[in-house]
Amino acid sequence: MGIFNSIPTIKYEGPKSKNPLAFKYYDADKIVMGKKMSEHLPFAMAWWHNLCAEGTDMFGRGVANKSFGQQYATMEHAKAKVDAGFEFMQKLGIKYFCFHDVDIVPEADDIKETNRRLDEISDYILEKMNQTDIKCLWGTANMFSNPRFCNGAGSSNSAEVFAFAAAQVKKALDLTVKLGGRGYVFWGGREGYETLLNTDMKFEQENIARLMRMAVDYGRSIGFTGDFYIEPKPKEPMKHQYDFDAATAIGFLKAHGLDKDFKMNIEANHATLAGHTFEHDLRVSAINGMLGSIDANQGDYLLGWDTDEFPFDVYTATMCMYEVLKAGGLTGGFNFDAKNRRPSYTDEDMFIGYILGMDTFALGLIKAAELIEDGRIDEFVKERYSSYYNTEIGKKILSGETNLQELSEYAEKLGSAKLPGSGKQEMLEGIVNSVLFN
Ligand code: XLS
Ligand code: CA
Ligand code: CA
Repeated sequence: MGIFNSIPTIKYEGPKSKNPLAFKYYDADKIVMGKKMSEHLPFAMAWWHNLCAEGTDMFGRGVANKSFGQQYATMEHAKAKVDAGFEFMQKLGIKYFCFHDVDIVPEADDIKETNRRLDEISDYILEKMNQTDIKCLWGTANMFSNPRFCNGAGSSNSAEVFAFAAAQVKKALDLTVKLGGRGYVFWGGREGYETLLNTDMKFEQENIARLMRMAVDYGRSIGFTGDFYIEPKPKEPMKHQYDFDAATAIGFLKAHGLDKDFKMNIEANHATLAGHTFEHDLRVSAINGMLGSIDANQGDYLLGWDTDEFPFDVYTATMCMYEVLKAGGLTGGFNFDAKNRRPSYTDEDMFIGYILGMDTFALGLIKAAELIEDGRIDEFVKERYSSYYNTEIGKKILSGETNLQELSEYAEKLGSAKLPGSGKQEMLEGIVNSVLFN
């Protein structure tokens, strides 16, 4: 007896299928640019949204029942969530999961008891992992829900709170290593401020770096060889968060000598909240050699907060996969940090949300590969900068063999410069459309 007895194993039926419980584009074994779709797209289930969140919002209680037949806040319930999660992943062919410490057990008042529960549940998860081919993508510590973190965790004004944050990071690292996780995430949900009037920004940022350094030292000492990730987000829950976007987080890591151990976990909805496109933050990460993992979701253009929707926007997924393919793939994976809309509260909706997300990224992968194989965009970009490669002055600029004096003489000799060549944005956008809708 399973938990989702009315839901079959989800199969690929192709684009013509009208079956809501089938993949239309995600065909795990299909070869795209020399690799199986399932290898391009290591999908992960987010424990928190899928197995914990019931659709609570600021104005109302939960509507989805996630008790899985047990009483909430018990270890029986925690185990039922494991059972539900593994059945869910197996039915969808998802090979990875991501978790926060407090997603997998009810948090106790005393951290010693929480840690004991975490040991018990991770034994149970490990058993399930050994019976299946499901693995852990990344683990993390929830350092934003408990009231003690109201002023932040690493950035808290209280040394006692800092110690509790450190204790949770230590335990979450122990769990991540025990479960063989590929990565460990720091999402700085409350690492920021509400007002500068009470905030020593320099001190807080240095303390966050101290906590991260301790995490790297401890992680490496217990055999964690994966990547640490910062997951940037500009705001929410705090008014301003220090890991504003990829560029800010990368600058922070470099300033504190943490850039060798960390990469980025880029979430689509966080990039758009920072006023960027998803692909912008992916590109910033990639050109710095720090594109690690992706939280695959999308926001809503009409809402200014983190809506964590299942991605259906094929255009954006295509641009994402274009960046990923160009970067040579991810060392991490695609975690659906996404939840059903509150009125979609049935078990079937949980599956349909993942089917939508997986199909959207499969389609994005197919279309991004077509764009690359088409070659016109690459060719245009190459040509656009060609004056640096095929003129004497361009070559000298690149090789550092010239200076302001010489360039100024060069300019004066010419008197006026030719226009730099059309950017052809509309033509390029048309190419994307013709590849998307051919
Ligand atoms: C919240 C974040 C969070 C991280 C993990 O906005 O997306 O869920 O992914 O702590
Ligand atoms: Ca989010
Ligand atoms: Ca996230």
